[in-house]
Amino acid sequence: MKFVALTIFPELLQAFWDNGIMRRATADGIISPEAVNIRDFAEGRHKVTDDRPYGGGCGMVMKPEPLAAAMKVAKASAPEAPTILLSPQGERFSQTAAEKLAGHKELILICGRYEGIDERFTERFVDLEISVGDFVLTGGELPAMVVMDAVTRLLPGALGNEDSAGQDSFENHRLDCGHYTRPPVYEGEAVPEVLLTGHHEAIARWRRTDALMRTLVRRPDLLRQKPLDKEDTALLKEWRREIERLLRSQPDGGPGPSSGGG
Ligand code: 4HQ
Repeated sequence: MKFVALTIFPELLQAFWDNGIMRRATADGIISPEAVNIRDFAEGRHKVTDDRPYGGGCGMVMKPEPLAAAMKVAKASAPEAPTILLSPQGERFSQTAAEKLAGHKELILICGRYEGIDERFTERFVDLEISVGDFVLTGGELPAMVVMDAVTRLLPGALGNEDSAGQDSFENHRLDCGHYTRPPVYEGEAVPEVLLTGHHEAIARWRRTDALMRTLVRRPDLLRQKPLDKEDTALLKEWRREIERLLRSQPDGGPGPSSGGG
């Protein structure tokens, strides 16, 4: 996967590419990252990339010409790439979006600064606008890193054998289960017993239950996105039986269905 990022802060992206999984994926030829410095394409002695907004108001707007010249270089380097602008006006980024982008062989990411970029550049050169969330950042570099990170870990060979991408949170519309490592007792809190038994089937069942219950409590919206499979339905019915048993054992028999148990 070739990543070409247009930015006025190439060092920000380089620091990201120079570390961890991104560094290894680059060394292994799985990704090929490249920054194009928009300032290199700005005119004049001061290499100005921004200007005041027409219509007045505060803040500055990125000029279209340096961006267009930088884009020409980016397109020469990645001719088949969709061009992606990181912006709060974009479509919300998700695991599904990451999976789609991972199917391309090249991506061009445009990182704006200031109040944003001239709309005429966007109309002419941008295929897709992506937002990483409903909050305002000072630039598109962090969102571009978010996108590249989520995409890279989906590429074959990018993760070590120990953490395969398929098992993680969201890939199955679930939050992840809890994770534990040594020591077995930390500040008086023990690791869930089953994880120490070496009983792989029981461990898998515990993890699946933990993931399901965490999702039910914290993000019930995720469970509604996709029908439950047989195993999860069975787990939830087991929990329902257990909850009903607990309620029935209360001194007053517990609130009945008609007395507003919600
Ligand atoms: N930006 N998701 C770049 C964002 C943002 C987001 C604000 C993008 C500033 C110039 N980008 N402009 N949220 O907050 O993608």
